Amino acid sequence: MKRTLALLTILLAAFACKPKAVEQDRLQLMRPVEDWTADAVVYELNTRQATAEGTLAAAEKKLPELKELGVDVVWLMPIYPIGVEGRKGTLGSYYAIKDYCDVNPEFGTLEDFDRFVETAHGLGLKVILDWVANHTSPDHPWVTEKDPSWYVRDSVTGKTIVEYDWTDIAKLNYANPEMRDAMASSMRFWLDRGIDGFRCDVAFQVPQDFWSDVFTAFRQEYPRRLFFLAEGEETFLHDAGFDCTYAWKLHHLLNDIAQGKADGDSLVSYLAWNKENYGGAHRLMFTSNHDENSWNGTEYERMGDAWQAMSVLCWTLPGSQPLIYTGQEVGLNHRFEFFEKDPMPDWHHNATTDFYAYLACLKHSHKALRSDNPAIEIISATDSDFVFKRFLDEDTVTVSVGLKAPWKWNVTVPESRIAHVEPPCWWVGMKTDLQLMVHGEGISGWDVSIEGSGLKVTKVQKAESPNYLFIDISVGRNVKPGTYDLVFTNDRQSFRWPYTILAREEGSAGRQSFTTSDFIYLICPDRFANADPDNDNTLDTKEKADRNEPFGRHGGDLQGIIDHLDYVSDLGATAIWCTPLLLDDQEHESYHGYACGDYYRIDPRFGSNSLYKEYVRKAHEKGIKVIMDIVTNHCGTAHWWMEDLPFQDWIHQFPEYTGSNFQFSTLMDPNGSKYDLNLQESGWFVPSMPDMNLDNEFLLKYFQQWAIWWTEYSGQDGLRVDTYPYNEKVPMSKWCEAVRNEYPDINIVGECWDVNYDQVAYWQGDNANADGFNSHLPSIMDFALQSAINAALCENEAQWDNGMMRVYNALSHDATYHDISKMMIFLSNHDHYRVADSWHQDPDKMKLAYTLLATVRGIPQLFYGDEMMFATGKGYKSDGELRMDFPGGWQGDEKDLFTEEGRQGTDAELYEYARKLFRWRKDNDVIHDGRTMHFLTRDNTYAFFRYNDSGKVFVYINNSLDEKTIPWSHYAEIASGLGEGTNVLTGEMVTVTDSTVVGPCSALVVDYR
Ligand SMILES: [Ca+2]
Ligand SMILES: [Ca+2]
Ligand SMILES: [Ca+2]
Repeated sequence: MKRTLALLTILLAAFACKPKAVEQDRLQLMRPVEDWTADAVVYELNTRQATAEGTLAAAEKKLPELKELGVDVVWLMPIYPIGVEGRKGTLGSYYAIKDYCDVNPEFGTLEDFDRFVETAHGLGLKVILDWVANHTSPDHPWVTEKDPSWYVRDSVTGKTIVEYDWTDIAKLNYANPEMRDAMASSMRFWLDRGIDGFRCDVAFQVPQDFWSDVFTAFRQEYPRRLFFLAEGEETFLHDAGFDCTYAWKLHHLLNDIAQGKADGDSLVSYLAWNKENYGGAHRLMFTSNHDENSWNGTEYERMGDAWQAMSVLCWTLPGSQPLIYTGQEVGLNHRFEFFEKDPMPDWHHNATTDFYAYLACLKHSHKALRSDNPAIEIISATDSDFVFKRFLDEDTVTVSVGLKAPWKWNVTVPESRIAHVEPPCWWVGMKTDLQLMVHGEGISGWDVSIEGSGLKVTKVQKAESPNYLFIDISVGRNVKPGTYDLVFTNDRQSFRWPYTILAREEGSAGRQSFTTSDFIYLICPDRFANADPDNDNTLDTKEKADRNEPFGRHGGDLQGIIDHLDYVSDLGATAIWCTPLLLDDQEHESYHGYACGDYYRIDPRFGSNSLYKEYVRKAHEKGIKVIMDIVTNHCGTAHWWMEDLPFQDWIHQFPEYTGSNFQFSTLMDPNGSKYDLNLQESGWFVPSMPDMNLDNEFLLKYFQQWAIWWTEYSGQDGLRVDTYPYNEKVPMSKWCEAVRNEYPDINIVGECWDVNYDQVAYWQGDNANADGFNSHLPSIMDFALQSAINAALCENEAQWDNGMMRVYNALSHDATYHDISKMMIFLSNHDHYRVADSWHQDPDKMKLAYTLLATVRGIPQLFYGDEMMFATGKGYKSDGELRMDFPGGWQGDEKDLFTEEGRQGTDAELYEYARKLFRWRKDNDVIHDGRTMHFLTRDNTYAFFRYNDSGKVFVYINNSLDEKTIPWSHYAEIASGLGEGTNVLTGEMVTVTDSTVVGPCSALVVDYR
């Protein structure tokens, strides 16, 4: 409970200053200073405990997450073989070293180490090694093999000596020059392997001249910037050449403040003392480290609810070189065992991660916070608060920290004169031109340029509102990825806004997308699984969670989906389409996400932009593609730009509320009127969703870049476009063209909710339309087939054109479509009745439906829960209710349908049936690419073959309540010569003949490959 309160305080404070996750993501990408040590964030990696495996290879996999967190320097705690003699515990202390030039076998090999460093460097991370020069283990070979004078020895017994309670060490003797040389060569051993410096254990116990000798030599021998961090606060360490010393005194003072034993005056005295003794030297500031954690308690134990306020001080006071110790990044409140394996739980990005990421961003993006900048102006120091300004050149950061409960903090930065820069970063080598939309009070009164070779502002355009600028920037092919300043100037002053240009991922443009070989699982993220109850409510979003309210927010989130990727994959699905994950900040019914409040921000109740990226990465690891739901037709009334539109025609405005007429025929009707067409495309979908005007060229460009940005940023695989025909069709076709110009193989599926074959076909790209219109939209949802299947399965009695004749009829129109392989087929989605409700919760009908979905042409999509007959039991359609919570997704749920043990009876039977079919479909090219031949009956059955050169699949659906005998001989033109095949549903070998009987309401699928 205590922790939850603390986290709420963080959010409160964070949102008071520079709130948004997207801002954090943007800031995270920046590195404005040249000497990498000046704004570097240090992470102390405890290899043994950081992962379950406790190896360098496992830790290497964590590096991208550390990078994302904002870490710059990875300090590896000692990785060398540990002595056996006098060993503490089972595994021993890292600091009792038996061999300086090898890797502890517990952690892996030298090759693993080299790979770790290579990966770190590839990510732009630096690696420093923990160096223990003061002592070795008592069984280090030097003890016996070298001259006794290599060690400090007891004058009486001649034995090596220990210090403190370190009974597992032998102290080295720095009076011996040969030992010094051996020590220096051991350090070179690692510098030769490419490391970036050392953190030196008890550095103050080793003579100053040793350090100054080796550092002077190393800095000459290794021209790269090396970083030396001393464990010690003695000022001589800086004279000896250390870049950074421990700010122990500050650490103890912060503990005292947190415990009510010190106040603002003591901070003022400390700062004066620090300035006098250290000037502009780097000082390692921390709320925890390995010693504090294991021996004195976690920051939560020592500082309680003050931990984040004290952290803010550690990251913003003069000299600060901030440190994060293993586990702090996720708020782990646990003292690690020091001599035993005691791994932290798997890394879960959470609110504490966001907090540290925010601090890292702040550090990186403000030169006023550089570690070598001593400048500070104290504005107020009392017993209850401490306010100060950090400044360097034109940069200023104002920090206010409460020194008493409720431990508030606030950071103000000058860039707040800009509220939005979108897209928030860009890449070298994109085909799409970059046009920034900059939003900030009075921004149109400023001139803009950009610094950096190969970058140029080519055009600056004003909007109708004085608070916007549209800035065209050309990004040359040779631009070096990095952060460059946009410089805004007017008559009197100027300010800068850092903008990051990244390198593209290899193969990004050629990414493959979803195809007929995929099976798409559709998820409503608010209703799937709630892995992080801490984000159910956030202080910067309006609607609060209420699981009892069908149209309210229930708390499901991205982490919940990540945690259940195995479930999705087990079912045979290879792609996920989530209904929108971007911020929807409406006061009511925001759970569905279709009323966007910020196009560049994942809703914080779902996670963050970085978590979305992680979701894509983890899905890919499981062979699952990710499809993003895109809404260009409308935003939400709570979108930030609604208070200050760039142009009056940014949205469609009418004197009074005007809804769409929902008539797609107006878009292709040769007899249609402009009046009706205008209402279709410009009328609002509902009053809470302003209709966007894609005829505005800036808006169209905005949406083109936006879809491309998310694809490039996250690595996602495809797009689904909501309410497609409500967008102005020509601008929307240009939108498709732009996205596919950047990613030629990307698939985009449009929601064209119409059951008329010709009207569905009209929307598919390259279709031969009478009016010459080409949508450039590759995929369309097959609402015509969906409607036929839904109606057919409600009908048990055979009549002339009902029952399965509907499905036959639907598929007989395939000639209408330009490309049937790109039709997305489905039984239902989040806007449709639960099919189980339509089919009277009859499991046999569900099975027939799965059989069709898995075998007819196109790209199948299933709505979550339909694999187990989720039903509302209501006779009416209620969106909030049909998008029900997945049982097992919430802590304390009675049933857990995610697990095999939790699925019983019909749930288990249907799940297994669907899984069998979709797994069989997974690598079945006859189903993916084969042609179809079907046979007419009017007895409520449907028979068809899928076939290609390599095989045939026969499908027979009996939707009647009677047994049916298959008229096999009618199929001779395709079936002759077919002998035994595999009954896909039972696995048995079967031979179908004119006497084969299929039971009431059941299906037969035979694979002849
Ligand atoms: Ca949640
Ligand atoms: Ca519209
Ligand atoms: Ca328009």
